[in-house]
Amino acid sequence: MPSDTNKLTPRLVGEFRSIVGPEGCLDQPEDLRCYSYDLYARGFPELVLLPSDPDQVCRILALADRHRIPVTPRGAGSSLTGGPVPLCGGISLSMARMNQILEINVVDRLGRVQPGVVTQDFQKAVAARGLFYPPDPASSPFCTLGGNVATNAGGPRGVKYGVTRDYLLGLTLVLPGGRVLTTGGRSMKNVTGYDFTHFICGSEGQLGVISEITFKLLPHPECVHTVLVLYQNLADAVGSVMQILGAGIIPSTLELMDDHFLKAVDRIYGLDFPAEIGAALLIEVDGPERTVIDQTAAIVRLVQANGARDVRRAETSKDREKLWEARRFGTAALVRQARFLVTLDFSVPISRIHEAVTTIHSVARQQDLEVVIIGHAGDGNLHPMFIYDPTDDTQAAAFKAAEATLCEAMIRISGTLTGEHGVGIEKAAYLSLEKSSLEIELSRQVKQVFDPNLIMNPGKCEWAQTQKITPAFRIT
Ligand code: LAC
Ligand code: ZN
Repeated sequence: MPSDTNKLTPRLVGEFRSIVGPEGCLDQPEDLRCYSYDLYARGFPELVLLPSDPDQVCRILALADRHRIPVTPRGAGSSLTGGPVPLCGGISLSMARMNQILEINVVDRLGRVQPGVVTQDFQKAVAARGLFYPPDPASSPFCTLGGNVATNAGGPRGVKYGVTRDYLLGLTLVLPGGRVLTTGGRSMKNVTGYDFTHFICGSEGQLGVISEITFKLLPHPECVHTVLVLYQNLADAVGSVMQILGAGIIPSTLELMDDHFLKAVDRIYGLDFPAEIGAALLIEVDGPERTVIDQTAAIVRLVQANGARDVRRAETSKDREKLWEARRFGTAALVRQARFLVTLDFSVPISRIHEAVTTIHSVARQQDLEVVIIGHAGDGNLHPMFIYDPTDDTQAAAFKAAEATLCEAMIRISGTLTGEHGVGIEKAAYLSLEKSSLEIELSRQVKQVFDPNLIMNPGKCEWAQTQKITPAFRIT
């Protein structure tokens, strides 16, 4: 935490207001509350600024840097790790009003956007031009592309298409002090100098504010088929994941859901799953029609030989949506039935998924905690969701113990702490389990080069581990 942080005096608030205009400056308690949380933690800003153009961002960062005012950039606040939650007061810098799609170019196969564009709006706009933006975080109907770049967001299509970073051609980053760094460009290939574009992706608002993004796009797939496979037990479902990938088939989506998840969504949305169902795989195959037909048939043969109890197939978009219902609505169904839910996102090698799932269950049992597991199993990214009451000290301590044990266990099996949600506050205490002291020291030095006064998203990654974090769902 920067020790020489200055106060946001009324005079200074007036200067910030004159940059963004009254409609872009919020300071009432009810406004501050709306910008005080994500899905993990809560922490109040002193001022919310909503710039409407890049020049305003530059002027805000120049003024904030001069007066050492903390700045926490914010997309839609759908993060799961506390990344956009201000921990040192100061400014919550919402990019929501910078939401223009600036260009879609079919020949160059690129899209240029402002950071506040909602991911699904971009997907639809490029699809209307016959193009495809594959990254598809579960929050795509409301999350924003700036947040996706800041966290290097993933999602169900990672197995075939990778993550946000894989679609970046160029970025504009406003640095503290107001200087503008433009990286990359419009060319598909570019090896001139250091690759700042991909380095900035995933930097979680620590280095500056992303004010423009150029994405590389693909041609839209000709055909998509979806299969929902129900199993009596989780081990069979995990076995099928390995068999499908082992057969050389790369589906565009290969999602795992456990029985707790399926039952929670069934209870609220009535999806009519048989009572004895223990797990499901949601599989999607895309590409040229002939290939999709052949690969879907091969997948159905494999799962049927591997304990599948029920195989439901869909080829039209309406039927496909039906098969996606459990996956799409499950987390909301769980949240409605829980006081608090923490979604972790370890990623492990495919061959270790079974071991990872078994470890998660046994650690939860040891700590007497309720856990639900879903995951983008096709790329080894697992989401254990722990349900507990953070106001109950015993349960809170049990969760902390489970989290610490799992972080160590997942790294031991060559996994990583976070596959797509980022470090934020949640993973800060565990960084040194995965990163060498040299890498942490170099990261610190790089941070200082971009942000010498340490105003950008302070409190994350370093001291958060010793602070008492206020959970998002707890009403304070
Ligand atoms: C999902 C979020 C938790 O995959 O990453 O639903
Ligand atoms: Zn996910």
